[in-house]
Amino acid sequence: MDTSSDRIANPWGTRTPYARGAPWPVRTDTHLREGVTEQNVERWVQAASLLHSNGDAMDIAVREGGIVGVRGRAADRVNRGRLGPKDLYGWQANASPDRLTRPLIRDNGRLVECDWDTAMDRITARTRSLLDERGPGSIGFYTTGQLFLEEYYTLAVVAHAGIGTNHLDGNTRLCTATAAEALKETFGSDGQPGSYEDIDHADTIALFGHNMAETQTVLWMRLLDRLDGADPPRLVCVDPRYTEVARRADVHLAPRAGTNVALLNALLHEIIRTDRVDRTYVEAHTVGFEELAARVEDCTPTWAADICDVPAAQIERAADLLGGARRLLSTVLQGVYQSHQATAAAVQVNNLHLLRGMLGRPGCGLLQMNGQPSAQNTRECGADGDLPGFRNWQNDRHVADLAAVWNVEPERIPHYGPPTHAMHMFRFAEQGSIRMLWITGTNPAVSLPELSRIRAILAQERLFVVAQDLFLTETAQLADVVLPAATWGEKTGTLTNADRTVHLSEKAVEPPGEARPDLDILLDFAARMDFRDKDGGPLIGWHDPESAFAAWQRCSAGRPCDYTGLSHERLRGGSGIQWPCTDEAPDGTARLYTDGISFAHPDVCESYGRDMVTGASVEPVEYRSLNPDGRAVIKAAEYLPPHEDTSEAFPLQLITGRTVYHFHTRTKTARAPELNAAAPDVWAEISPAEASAQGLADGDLVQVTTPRGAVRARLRTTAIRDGMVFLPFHYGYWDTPAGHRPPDDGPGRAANETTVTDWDPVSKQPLFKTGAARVTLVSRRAGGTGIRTETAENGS
Ligand SMILES: Nc1nc2c(c(=O)[nH]1)N[C@H]1C(S)=C(S)[C@@H](COP(=O)(O)OP(=O)(O)OC[C@H]3O[C@@H](n4cnc5c(=O)[nH]c(N)nc54)[C@H](O)[C@@H]3O)O[C@H]1N2
Ligand SMILES: Nc1nc2c(c(=O)[nH]1)N[C@H]1C(S)=C(S)[C@@H](COP(=O)(O)OP(=O)(O)OC[C@H]3O[C@@H](n4cnc5c(=O)[nH]c(N)nc54)[C@H](O)[C@@H]3O)O[C@H]1N2
Ligand SMILES: [Mo]
Repeated sequence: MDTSSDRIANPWGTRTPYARGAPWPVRTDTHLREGVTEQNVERWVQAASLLHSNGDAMDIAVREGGIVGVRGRAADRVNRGRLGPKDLYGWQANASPDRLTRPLIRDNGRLVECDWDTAMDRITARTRSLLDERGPGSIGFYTTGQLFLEEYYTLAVVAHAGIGTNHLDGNTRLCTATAAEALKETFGSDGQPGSYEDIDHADTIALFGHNMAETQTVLWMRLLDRLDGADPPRLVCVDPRYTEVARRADVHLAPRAGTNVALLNALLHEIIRTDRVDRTYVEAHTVGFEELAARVEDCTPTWAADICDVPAAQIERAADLLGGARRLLSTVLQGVYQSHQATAAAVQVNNLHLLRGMLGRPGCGLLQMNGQPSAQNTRECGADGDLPGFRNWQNDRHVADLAAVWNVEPERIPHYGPPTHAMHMFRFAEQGSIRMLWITGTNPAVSLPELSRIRAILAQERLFVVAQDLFLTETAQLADVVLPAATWGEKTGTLTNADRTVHLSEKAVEPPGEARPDLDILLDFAARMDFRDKDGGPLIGWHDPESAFAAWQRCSAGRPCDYTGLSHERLRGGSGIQWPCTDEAPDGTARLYTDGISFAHPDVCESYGRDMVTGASVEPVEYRSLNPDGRAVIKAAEYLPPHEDTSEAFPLQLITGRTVYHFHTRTKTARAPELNAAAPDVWAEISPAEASAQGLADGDLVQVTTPRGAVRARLRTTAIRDGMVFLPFHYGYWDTPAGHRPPDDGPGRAANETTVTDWDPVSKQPLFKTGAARVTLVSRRAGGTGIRTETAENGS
């Protein structure tokens, strides 16, 4: 048992070491409101975390109709009772006095409260008139990775078959579009090959651009417990910052931002040169090895050392660990997905596992990680614009099959091209072809790149914006209709984590005021729009979470993400269960690809892949001739320099990211006192050498400027690479004093004031981690030199 008293100071709690191959011990983490004890809790209600993708299972403590705390679920395979700081404290946000409790509509420029009928009528009236005048392409949906499966599936049917638009995406585009794309490129389909249990068995673990210690705290606890136990794994960390992960690593490679492909090509070069390739595996299960071998032939550690600014000997040392591993687990996250050549780099990690035959066995795991709690469901249900059930829009049989599930004509489902990705949807709104944008569970006015542009797009008179949220966020403030949503703890649904574990999260308390579950709102819209199938019956025949889940099961049947063996009832009580879960695999599936590659066959695959440089879709005939038997595709990529490099005016590389205490735009974590106090305001990190070269010191107020905009932040010197600046992206404007608004009120505090409108050509994921900036002094830290120094850039 671990009480949560010091879990701000020590986010990971006490160690429970275990040896390789042994089960991870249970440790139950609990946090209850002051005055509440386990004895006077009235009810415990099963749930799972909605504040990251780890899928930590917990019970919600209820007293007098309110949430009074949480306790980790000891029986669950994912966390064995543990919880991270965000989950221990974050639930307090549910009861915030500033929750939205009634719908709002814009009248004469101002948002005013109204009843649900008025708000929904306004939305349906606008939808109808746009459909009449401009057609379905004038309507877009921008959703999230934070709803439940049942909600995404309903949204996907509404958009694909009800409205008939191809403009549907999630903020998963900013998050794990590259994970999905990398899996499609290599294995023909989305679907995580590995399992968290691979941590228990691995002898070598490599983290590529993944600050697991801060972003998947419970997974990191598992790794820490292995590191402290018998026969610990060796750890490789690739991150330009000296993170907590780097601190524990045997080899830490700190490359220049945007050079992952060069580094990975050198690692692959070394694996091949030292003959650490599993030839039997490669021959039996892959195509494309020769092309890769030729591509990396000249990519020596010395070559990469120059590009990445990492000593060649360290690259050799890392290659030696990866090449010598007998059970290798790799994870990949935003340091790759949001960096230059995102998909190309992520695919090289897949190649590493193929070359070494490290798949489908305990300890041989590949985790192209997710970030958001239900990002996996956004993808599998088709709320990211892909066709539900990992169906292939280029395969007419898949479209016909989906049309049969929905009882509509295939032509009704847009499949003339790939779905419109989020960055294009905002472009279309900017240009005027999209006239209505329905935003659910995401805050683009803080989380998208180049915020001055995003604000201008959302504020346009001609664009009708619906924002469905818990709070009056920066985005909701710009909307025409604001719908108050219920969230975690106030509604029931399922969600699937990064290792395919499906959890049930149940309603514990009533939502505040008139707030409604997202599912109810979508079903209400569908009913008002009177969407019909081809026989005149209702297009959407379900009415609650359980019936929505059952509808999804029918859609998933026979596809890689087969849910037919699951139900809300089965998920109640015990542990989460990994998909596919079917009659043949009633207890779920720990690892994919235990017996060769299963979803890459041309008739089955979700995607025929894309060109690694241009992103152009591969044609079906081409894929059939390249990969007739459906093996894993080894795709080589050439390193290309980043588009925006440093210059005299912008001499530092700019990267952005996270802290352990906050979730994204802080709508929940800033409303939890312990978390907010731990990280109340934005800061900028540079190395001590960089600081002294510029005459800067810890605590100085500095300005980080790029061609897009500027941010003011307190300086922190940390062990980050020289020549680089890091900004956390959590801080927006809803809680700034006197409603400070950039650029009119001067520089902002949201990192995305500075980031660039640019994306990976393959996955279309924005580049939040490769840009150029300068850092200048605004004023000295109080009590520093005692002199307040102002620079030319300081307008005030
Ligand atoms: N506490 C907390 N946890 C979270 C979240 C949160 O907001 N707060 N969000 C959740 C979500 S949605 C996500 S997507 C995940 C994200 O989880 P992570 O990907 O772990 O988080 P980030 O901080 O975005 O980026 C990870 C690391 O990438 C490094 N990096 C930057 N540029 C490069 C590069 O060019 N190459 C390499 N190799 N590394 C680079 C950064 O230094 C940083 O340490 O976290 C999830 N968990
Ligand atoms: N510079 C920079 N920018 C980034 C990143 C970065 O590393 N650097 N990371 C990117 C990544 S990986 C991500 S995932 C995004 C996250 O970006 P966002 O999705 O914009 O961030 P959140 O604050 O999580 O926004 C979720 C919103 O949904 C609301 N919400 C929560 N639960 C519910 C619910 O049940 N129903 C409804 N309707 N609403 C709900 C919350 O109040 C909140 O306003 O940011 C991206 N932007
Ligand atoms: Mo994310």
